[in-house]
Amino acid sequence: MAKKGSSGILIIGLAALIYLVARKTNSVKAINQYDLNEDGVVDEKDLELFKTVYGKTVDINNPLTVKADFNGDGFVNMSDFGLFIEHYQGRAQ
Ligand SMILES: [Ca+2]
Ligand SMILES: [Ca+2]
Repeated sequence: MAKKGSSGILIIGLAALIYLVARKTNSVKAINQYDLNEDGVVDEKDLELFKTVYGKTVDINNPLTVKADFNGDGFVNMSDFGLFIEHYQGRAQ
């Protein structure tokens, strides 16, 4: 009886671990969207790029405006900046 109980806990623990790993994988994917210069980190270089297109309308001839429109509403504005800051990693990474 006691053994049955502990194996149940083990399965829950394993499920939690798989969930955490899956979550981590998802967040890595999400970060890539904000990595404007695609160097693997969302930092001040991406912020500099973001600033060059801030306030602009998305233009297919200017791929950076397409990338920086994170919420896809056709404009690079404060809403996109808010999303960018949420994913900003800075120099720590
Ligand atoms: Ca970057
Ligand atoms: Ca936008």
